[in-house]
Amino acid sequence: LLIIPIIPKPNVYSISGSLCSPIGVETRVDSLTHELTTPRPMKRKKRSRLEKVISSSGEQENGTSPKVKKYWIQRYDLFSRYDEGIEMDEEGWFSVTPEEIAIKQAERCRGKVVIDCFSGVGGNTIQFAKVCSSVIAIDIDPVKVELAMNNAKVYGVADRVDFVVGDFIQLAPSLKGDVLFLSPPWGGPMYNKVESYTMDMLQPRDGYTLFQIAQSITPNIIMFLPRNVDLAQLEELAWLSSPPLTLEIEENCVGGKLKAITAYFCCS
Ligand code: MGP
Ligand code: SAH
Repeated sequence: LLIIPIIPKPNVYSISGSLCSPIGVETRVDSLTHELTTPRPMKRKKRSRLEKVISSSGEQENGTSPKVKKYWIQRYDLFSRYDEGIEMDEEGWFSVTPEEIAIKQAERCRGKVVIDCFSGVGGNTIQFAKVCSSVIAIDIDPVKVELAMNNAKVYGVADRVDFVVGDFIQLAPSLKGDVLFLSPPWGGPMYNKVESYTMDMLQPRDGYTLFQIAQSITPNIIMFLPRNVDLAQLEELAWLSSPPLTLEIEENCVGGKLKAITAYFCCS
């Protein structure tokens, strides 16, 4: 792991090596060997009520509607067990954290109690469930929670997760955990049309408010953010905290392409 301090305050901000190197890709293949070599048999089943909701949201059954086609092509990067019964909706397609990134993020939380505050279709939740002592997965959309539960079952980890349908902002005062993971909506796939993505563009609240709410629970905060995010604003979040927090930025690549960045904040 390469740690290069890039602002004068010691231990406040560092940038770590990315997954872009061939070594990172090799590691992923090794760690997934077991899953890849022990596939579950595929079952054809009757369309559930949930699947009908998903179809009506724009996704065709073969996953090739124009809006999601680009993500469907990447389906095995998103879920290596995609063919074993993974279910998605349109927002799920463009928001889910690719599996090799989620594995790396989860490894940083090994043994901890993690709250996945915007759990979506479960890309992160599933990987947290594999290595963390417990996982609370929250999403405001009941369809997402049903999809995440289904997907966690595909990975055999559903019983290791407490799924909650709710608004993270409202639930925050009652939450307790070691690490808070924030992968909020970025405003849709058009997030990269601006040169610099600023904290006020995050949803359902601006990034400063989300961070403040998170800090009232724990200083150990992980944010999954657009690759064009304004890094100076992240620095500000770290050193304006009282006491100042350390910040490590990880560039997240899949197949050599930068997908997003992860900001790890914690106590110095
Ligand atoms: P992308 O830029 O839409 O895809 O999202 P891609 O394939 O890099 O497109 P290209 O045209 O730039 O080549 C990249 C990754 O960012 C996705 O796989 C998701 O993991 C993540 N992501 C994208 N969006 C729009 C969101 C979002 O709203 N919220 C969260 N949490 N993650 C997102
Ligand atoms: N990390 C997830 C993707 C998260 S996408 C994965 O890998 O699958 C962001 C999610 O935030 C969406 O599913 C959306 O429904 C949810 N969301 C939006 N506002 C919310 C709120 N106030 N509280 C909880 N979840 C919310």
